Amino acid sequence: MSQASQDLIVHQSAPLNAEPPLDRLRASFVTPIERFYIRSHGSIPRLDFDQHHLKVNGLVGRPLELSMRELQERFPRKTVMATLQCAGNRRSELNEVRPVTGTKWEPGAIGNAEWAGAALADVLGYAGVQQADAGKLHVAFDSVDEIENERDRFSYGASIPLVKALQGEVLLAYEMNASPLTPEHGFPLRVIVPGYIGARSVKWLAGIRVQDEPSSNYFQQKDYKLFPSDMNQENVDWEAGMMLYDIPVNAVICEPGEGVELPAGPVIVRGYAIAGGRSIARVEISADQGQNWARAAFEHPRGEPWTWTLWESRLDLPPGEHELTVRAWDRAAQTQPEEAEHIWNFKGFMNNAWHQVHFRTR
Ligand SMILES: Nc1nc2c(c(=O)[nH]1)N[C@H]1C(S)=C(S)[C@@H](COP(=O)(O)O)O[C@H]1N2
Ligand SMILES: [Mo]
Repeated sequence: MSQASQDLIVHQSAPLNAEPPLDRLRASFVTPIERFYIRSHGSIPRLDFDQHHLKVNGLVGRPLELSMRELQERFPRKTVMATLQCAGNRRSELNEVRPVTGTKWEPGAIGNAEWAGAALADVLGYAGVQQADAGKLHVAFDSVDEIENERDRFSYGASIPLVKALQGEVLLAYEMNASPLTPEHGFPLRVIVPGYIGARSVKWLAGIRVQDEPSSNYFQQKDYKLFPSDMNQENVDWEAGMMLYDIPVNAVICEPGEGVELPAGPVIVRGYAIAGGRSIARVEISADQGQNWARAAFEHPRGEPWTWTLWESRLDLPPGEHELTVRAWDRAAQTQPEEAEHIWNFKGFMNNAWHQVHFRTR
C-alpha cells in the first residue's frame, strides 16, 4: 500500500482506511485515484477479472449469472461523474462533542470520480425485474470481502430501494477515471449509487438480489443507521435507527488549513460543498461566527447533478487570529445545522454542522 501511504493519511492499515489531506483533496474537481479515500471494513480481495461472476436473482423473471466480459459486451458502457462520501465523513468533530464509535474521519472521506460501467437499470431490465409494487422492493448487493467482528465472520452487503436502482445513474462500475478499478476501490466490479452515502456503493460486487425488504446484512441493519441522541452502544435499540441513504447538504473549508500562519491581506478560502442529488445553490463564509456572511464563488462549470461543488472566496484579513465558518444552501433551501452538538449520534454519522477553521495572519 505504498501509494496510500504517500498520498493518504492512513487511519488504520487492516482494514485499510485512509483519506487525503484537505489541500490535496481540493486541488482538482476530479479526484485522482491515488488521492481518493479508501474505506474498507474487511479484507481487500484480489479477484481475477476472467473468473469473476455476477449473480442476479430474487424477484426477477430470469435469474442471471454474468461473466465480466458478458457484462461489458451485453450492456452499453455508461459514464457518470459522481462524488462518493462516507456517512462517517467529519466524524472526528462529533467525537470531540462526546465519544463516538468508528474511524475518526476528518473531512477527507469524500472524492469525485468519473465512473464507467453498465447501468444497473439495464441489467435489472434484462433480468426481467418485477415492476409491479416497485415502490416496496429493494435491491440487495453482496460482496466477497472477509469481515470479522467479535462474534462473526461475514461479507459486506447493503441495499437500495428498487425505485432508485431503476434510475439511470446507478452503475455497476468497472472503471474509475477511465482506468479499471484498483483492488482497493472494488476491482473488478462495484456499485456506484450517486447521491447516496458511500456505504451503499458495494465494492467487489458478486451478487444482486431483488427482494421485498432491505438487505439483512449487518451494515444495512445495524451499522449505517442514524440513532436518536439518547442511544449509545449499551442501550441501543437497533430498530430505532433510520437507514441512511441520501447525503445531506454539507460544506467544508479545505484551505487555509487548521492552525496555519499566513501573511495578512488577501486570503483565498477554498472548499467543497455537496447536497446529494440536489445542487448547491449558495455557499457563504463568515469571519464573525455567523453574524455576517459573504457569498463564495463556484469554481467549476456546474450542471453535473451528482458531483460536489468546489467554491472559493477572497477575504481581506488584518493581522491576528481568525475563525472562519462556512455553510451551504441547496436548491430545496435547506441549510446546515450550526452545532455538531445538536446532531450528535453515537455512531458518528452525517455530520453536516457548520465547518470552521482557525488560523493566524501576520
Ligand atoms: N464490499 C465492501 N464494499 C464497500 C465497503 C466495504 O467495506 N466492503 N465500504 C463501503 C463504504 S462504508 C464506503 S464509504 C465506500 C468507500 O468506497 P472507496 O473505498 O472506494 O472510497 O465503499 C463502500 N463499499
Ligand atoms: Mo462509509
